[in-house]
Amino acid sequence: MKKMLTLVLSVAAVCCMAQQAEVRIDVDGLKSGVALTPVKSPPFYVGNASWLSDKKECYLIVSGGKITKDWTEMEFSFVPENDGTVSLVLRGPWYKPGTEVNNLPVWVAYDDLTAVGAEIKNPGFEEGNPASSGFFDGWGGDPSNMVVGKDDSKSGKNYVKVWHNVPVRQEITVKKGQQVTIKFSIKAIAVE
Ligand SMILES: [Ca+2]
Repeated sequence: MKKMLTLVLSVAAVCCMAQQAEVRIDVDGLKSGVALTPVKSPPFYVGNASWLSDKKECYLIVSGGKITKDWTEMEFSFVPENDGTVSLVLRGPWYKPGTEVNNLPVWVAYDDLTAVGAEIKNPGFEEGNPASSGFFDGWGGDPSNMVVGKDDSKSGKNYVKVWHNVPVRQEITVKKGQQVTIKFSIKAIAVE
């Protein structure tokens, strides 16, 4: 019994040292100079980039949420204050514990995005032929982000997996004063 309790406690300790998988999505209007006003979107924190010295109102971060190994549908909103294009950047959480020099990977998967007030191309990662074009149509990213031909997709056979430093992105067009709501499915995944 004592041995079992010790085992349980040590498993619990390992479990709680790991970073909880979370949503982290950035909306980047720095290049186009589109200012982005956060809209309260619980359970997320939605806010401008306080660490930037210049144009922080043109960069929005969305973080938090309880992510599990099952697909969960979530959404957040913002209001663009100018016409233009902004980059939607799908990441995982920032995780740099203790004395680590570099940010560590916490992988999460996204599938089935939709937008109200803007358009997302290839929202389920099912269009085109990534084997010949190099990546999912309409999106930019690293080959390590691609999950192709998998039955555990939220929709179809494909989705993306990302972590903070290896994101997937798409340019979307926004209109002044037209609120944008981004909906998506996300799950935590264990990756090397
Ligand atoms: Ca899909």
